[in-house]
Amino acid sequence: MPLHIHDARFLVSNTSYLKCPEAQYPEYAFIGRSNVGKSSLINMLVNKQGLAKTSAKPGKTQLINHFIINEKNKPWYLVDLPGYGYAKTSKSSAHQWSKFTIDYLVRRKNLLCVFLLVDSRHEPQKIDLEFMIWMVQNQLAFCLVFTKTDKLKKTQLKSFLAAYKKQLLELWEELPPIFITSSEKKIGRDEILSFIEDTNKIIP
Ligand SMILES: Nc1nc2c(ncn2[C@@H]2O[C@H](COP(=O)(O)OP(=O)(O)OP(=O)(O)O)[C@@H](O)[C@H]2O)c(=O)[nH]1
Ligand SMILES: [Mg+2]
Repeated sequence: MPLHIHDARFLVSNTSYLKCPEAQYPEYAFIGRSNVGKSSLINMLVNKQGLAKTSAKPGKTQLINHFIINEKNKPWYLVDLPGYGYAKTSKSSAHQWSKFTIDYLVRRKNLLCVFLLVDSRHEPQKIDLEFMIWMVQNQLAFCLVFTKTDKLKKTQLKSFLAAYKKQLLELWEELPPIFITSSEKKIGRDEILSFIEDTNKIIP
């Protein structure tokens, strides 16, 4: 049985991990390129359209946004982060990750897992691979989430995924947990919520 969401509420936005809510509950952050579907995925998971602000134009989420889930009974946090890779003028990728997001990821004590979202229609992007390497170096646990799978045919999706995994296995011996999702079609919800439920048990 996947985790049941009783309630979900926006708490606070800011640009410093120091100002984030008290680090007392399990926390999960959503990151990836601008427009990949982070905010939409959060809304799909908590079944509340409009909770996290979405937009067809990239660059919508600009701050660290905290949401509290199941406030009255075993609460946990979801965090919507600004996207990276959207700077028309910038050619190099590494410095596009905002300093405050990096600080947050490295210093936030209760962050149990980062969900890194990638668009299922694209082959592995340099900036995403660099970000994965950076997370491994910084000992951040992460999952890989393929988004917008409703835009692909099943056979296409299968071959795209196989190619993506193959490339990851050239870098590492094992793959991170992988989730196949569509916020549009509500695919992948139970799988991610079950993963969160299992991971929540780490913090008593
Ligand atoms: N077809 C389809 N469209 C999606 C899906 N998820 C998100 N979108 C669309 O993709 C666009 C971007 O979605 P957001 O959720 O705002 O993306 P984001 O990653 O939060 O973007 P930033 O905050 O700008 O970094 C919106 O137009 C969404 O409607 C999906 O599963 N399927
Ligand atoms: Mg967003």
